[in-house]
Amino acid sequence: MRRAVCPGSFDPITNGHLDIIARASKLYDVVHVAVMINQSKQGLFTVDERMALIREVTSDYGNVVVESHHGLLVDFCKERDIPAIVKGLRAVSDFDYELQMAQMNNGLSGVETLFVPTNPTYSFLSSSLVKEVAAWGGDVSHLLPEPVHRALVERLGSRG
Ligand code: COD
Repeated sequence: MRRAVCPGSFDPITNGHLDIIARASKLYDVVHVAVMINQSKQGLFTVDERMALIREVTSDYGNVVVESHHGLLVDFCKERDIPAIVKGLRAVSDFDYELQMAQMNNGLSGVETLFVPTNPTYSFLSSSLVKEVAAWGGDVSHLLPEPVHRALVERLGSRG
């Protein structure tokens, strides 16, 4: 059984994330989507809300498992016998930090990181940019899966 993990904050999941998960799900038998918990960072959505949204928008794939983890990604991989991390690369600016993390993770546990080039349609896309634009009333509906867009509009609306 070939397993891989797509890790992230996913606050919230965007079409850029979803594209990488969809492509990974064609390459591996099981893809674990790991919502990594960062207690020093206050998210717009709770970890449970993020997981529920990811489950909803990946429900058609059939081989995607959504989980959360507090701690090192390599420990998540070790506990589940996952040998590969799949990451999307948007631009050269992503590369430096992603390379450092890939080398650190490999040095810690031997886990490999595979980089998938982003779909050019989403090369500028990040959760934080989407939240900023939406908070100012900009239209981000084409950048998010529909249930995620709905949840984002509701959450920002309820904050006033
Ligand atoms: N197109 C393609 N891919 C994308 C796009 C896009 N538009 N946007 C994001 N991605 C991909 C990238 O691969 C990105 O790494 C991943 O999705 C997740 O993105 P985010 O923004 O949700 O999450 P980040 O960048 O905050 O995630 C960082 C991690 C949580 C993965 C990292 O900090 C981590 O592994 N933390 C766990 C603790 C740990 O092990 N630390 C040591 C690391 S060496």
